[in-house]
Amino acid sequence: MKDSISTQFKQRFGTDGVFYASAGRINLIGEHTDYNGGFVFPGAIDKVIMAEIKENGTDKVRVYSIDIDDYAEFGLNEEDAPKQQWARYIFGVCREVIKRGGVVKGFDSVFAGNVPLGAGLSSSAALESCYAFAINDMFNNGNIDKFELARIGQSTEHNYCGVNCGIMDQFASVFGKKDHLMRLDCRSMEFEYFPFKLDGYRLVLVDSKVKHELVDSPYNKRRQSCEHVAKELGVETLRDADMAALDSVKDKISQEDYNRAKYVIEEKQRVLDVCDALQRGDYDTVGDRMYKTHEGMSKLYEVSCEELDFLNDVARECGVTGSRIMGGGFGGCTINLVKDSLYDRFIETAIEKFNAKYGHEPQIYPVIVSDGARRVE
Ligand code: GAF
Repeated sequence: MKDSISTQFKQRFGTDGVFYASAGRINLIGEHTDYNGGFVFPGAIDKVIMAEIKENGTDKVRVYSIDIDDYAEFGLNEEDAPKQQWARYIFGVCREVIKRGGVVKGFDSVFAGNVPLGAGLSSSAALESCYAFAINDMFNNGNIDKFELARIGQSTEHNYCGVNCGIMDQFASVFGKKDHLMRLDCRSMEFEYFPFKLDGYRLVLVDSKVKHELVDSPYNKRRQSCEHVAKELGVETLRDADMAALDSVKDKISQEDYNRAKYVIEEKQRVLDVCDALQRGDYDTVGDRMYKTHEGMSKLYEVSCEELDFLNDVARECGVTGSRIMGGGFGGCTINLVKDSLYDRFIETAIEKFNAKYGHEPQIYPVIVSDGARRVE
């Protein structure tokens, strides 16, 4: 990837720049808890967006995307976002840095990536944090702290891409560390690295290839439901709610909102259970909570789809320890905790059964937990 970026950069801009990369993410458990002030448990993976960048002495940003084979150009004093969605991420990051009083100078850039798009692995957060990290390193002497870099990516989603997301994806991309997951408290932003070495088990993603698009999706509506229930309960977020409180307002809210909030309240606890269980090496409990999350996301939060429910059933039938839909939902991958001894059989079965039912094979990604945003030498 680095070589093809370098070749393109030289061809287009006649010089060499500095390389940066940032990663996609997995999340072992804790979905839709981030914007509810709850806990998440993500890690960065070995699928990255990589960019070569060089200051160009103008007030313009000129970028070429190898994968999309498309070029965009925008001025740093312009308020109007470029028309291409992929370029809006970079434009948004520049604007958000400037809004915070940071420095952005005109630059040329070429980027490419291997984070599958629309698979729930957060390619957009990888792109945002790659450029936020690079701009911080090149123009701000690294003075913008890492939490702010994550918030710059999140604000880009809110203000330029129409997704009212939480902080998990950008946090994971920025703070990711090889062989570690991170338990983040999304209310206080305190976090802890957990060494992640599975003993006798593997994590693997099975991609249904059902494409999800969070822009204009019911994702924002889920968030509104949660905020509505929190307001009814008189609390800031559902982090401060429990089932007794929720039951006390049952008559005042819709069944749908009740279900959404019930899922979030239960999921909050599941993250804590999984972190404890992982430290004890109790993989059965980890797996049990993963299945419960899937059920909650499918029946209460209603962000699954037929293909992902099917993959979850196949995992259960095969005796996989834990399996669930991962990320925002509406398509993408399941994440599966599988015993070494069962791994090959599970993968074969999942491919065969899925293909027989839907006429195409799912994509398989073994998970390797890796570093997040960085300069590449
Ligand atoms: C998407 C969002 F971007 C995250 O903030 C998070 O809410 C996730 O869905 C669900 O856990 O990836």
